[in-house]
Amino acid sequence: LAQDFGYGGQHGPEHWSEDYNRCSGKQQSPINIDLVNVEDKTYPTLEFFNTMVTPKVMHISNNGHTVLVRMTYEEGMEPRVRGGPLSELSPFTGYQFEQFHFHWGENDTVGSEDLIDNHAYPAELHVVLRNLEYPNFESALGKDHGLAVMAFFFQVKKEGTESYEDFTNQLAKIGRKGMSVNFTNPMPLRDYLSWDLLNYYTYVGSLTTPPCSEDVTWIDFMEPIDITEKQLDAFRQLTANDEHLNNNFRPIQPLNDRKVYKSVL
Ligand code: SG7
Ligand code: ZN
Repeated sequence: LAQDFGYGGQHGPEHWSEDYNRCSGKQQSPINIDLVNVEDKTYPTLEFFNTMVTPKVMHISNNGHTVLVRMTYEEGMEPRVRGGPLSELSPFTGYQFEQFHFHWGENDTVGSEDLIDNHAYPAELHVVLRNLEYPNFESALGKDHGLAVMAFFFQVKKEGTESYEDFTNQLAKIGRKGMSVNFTNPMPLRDYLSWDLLNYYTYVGSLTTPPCSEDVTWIDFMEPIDITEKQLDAFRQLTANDEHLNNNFRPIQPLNDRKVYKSVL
């Protein structure tokens, strides 16, 4: 079996392609979004369904790479996204929410995976979506238009975002790899996202970890989410095998033949 991947040394990003050949593909993520080369494009409206539904349980785990969040909903009440750059990729069913997770730095100068004009934000939220034309996550992985990820950047502010106060308070309970907690008082998905969901960049890339599967539609929202230094510090306490999870971001990858689009109304 392939070695578990990491972010430094012998198992770091430069070595991922030895065990996972997709990681040296031509459509990899993350990238630097160079604003002078972004092309304006008018998409159908991006539509959100069930994002205001309160989940029954939020399962938060330290999987050794990130803080991974899964939510349990009443049958059929799972959040879905449709339209925007996804409209032609799944015109009927749209994409369903699978999980969200985070990437962050040891200090505020690094942390995000995609960069904007070579600027890194201190953290980034990834909301992973699966095309409902596939029956489950595994069958959508690496398939045509199988996955989409909505990315949100964090910026440090004196006042954070309310939903992240309760959330980051849970992180002390998952200090080491393999630990998890069932948070029974979660807020709807909408409350963990930024306010403006109209303005975004979009491009076709990959998962940013092994197996680095391609044909992932990335939607990077322009408006950052506010977070306090204290809330970020809760992420920075987390460990795996006595090392901090900090700096769990992959370095930027070549854009090659791809274009990045900016949604315009
Ligand atoms: C994080 O990022 C986890 C992974 C995820 C990976 O390490 O969220 O998910 C699980 C279930 O551990 O990998 C296959 C997959 O979703 C890559 O996701 S990302 O491209 O959005 N960063
Ligand atoms: Zn991610």
